[in-house]
Amino acid sequence: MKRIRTIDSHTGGEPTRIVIDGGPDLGSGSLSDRRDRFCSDFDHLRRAIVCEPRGCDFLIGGLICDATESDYACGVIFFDTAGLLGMCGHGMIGLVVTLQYLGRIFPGQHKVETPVGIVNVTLDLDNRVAIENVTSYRFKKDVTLSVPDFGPVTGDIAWGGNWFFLVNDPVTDLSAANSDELIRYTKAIRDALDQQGVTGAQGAYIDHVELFASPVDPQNHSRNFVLCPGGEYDRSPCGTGTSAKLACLAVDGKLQPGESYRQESFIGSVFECSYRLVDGGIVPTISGQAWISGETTLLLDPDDPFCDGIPQ
Ligand code: PYC
Repeated sequence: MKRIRTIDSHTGGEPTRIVIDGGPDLGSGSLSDRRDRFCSDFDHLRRAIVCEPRGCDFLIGGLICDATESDYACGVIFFDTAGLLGMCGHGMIGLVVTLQYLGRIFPGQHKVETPVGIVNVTLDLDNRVAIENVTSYRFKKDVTLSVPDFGPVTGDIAWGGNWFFLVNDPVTDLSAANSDELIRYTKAIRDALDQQGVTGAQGAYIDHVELFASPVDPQNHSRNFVLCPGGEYDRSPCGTGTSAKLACLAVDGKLQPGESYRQESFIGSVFECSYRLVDGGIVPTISGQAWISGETTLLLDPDDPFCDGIPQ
């Protein structure tokens, strides 16, 4: 029986499962090399940790790794039920609160290494974490797709640590009652991107689709709905998706450096954000709270027919 120890948390309602012991040994090298090794040699463990029956489509996993520099708090590789992620904003906030719970870090500033760059994080006393995400930028503006069953849809393509298609037209009903239809709509957009060969830089597959509407709480600037690779929507406002949004607002002159922007999620949780300009884009700061929700030993019984997760 293989045992994998994990700590679960949620950030604004979106869960993160951090593997603290028993995960794959990915050896040394850059985090992106180790991510490739995770994908090629240990995909069964990814599925065992986050897919049903132990997980679900909106669960994000994170594997703590040794960092390449001794003064970094750690490295992390995020993953979900569909594959490996570049970065994960809500997951990073969950990781930092998990490291605090384990007594590995204390309030203050820390660095965490990811396969797509170093993320500076600041942990406060009240489970609040501000992350300075990787450089984010808009790649293409006003791309129009023909989406079967829905007609033409226009949006921007932007990088916030993952690739996003951000739909321009506001959606009138971003409410829970409409979630099945919103999933159908955003999946149709993602399929259309793929079928029409619309990609991020260097042909990268765009695996996240983001919709916007007016906020329910007038203190906030916008409400979003983010389709994640696993086919579920992000319960948090999506840290990488909000970074992509800030990059678009910045280049359109709609948000100034240092100005505050409050992104509300589909369930009403909020990230407080701002950005600073750098060469090639912006560095977003995303701040939110996470809460520890479980401490588990996953048991992987080789005789269990669904030991490695239910195939998708
Ligand atoms: O917060 O960046 C994020 C994220 C990505 C996928 C789910 N959440």
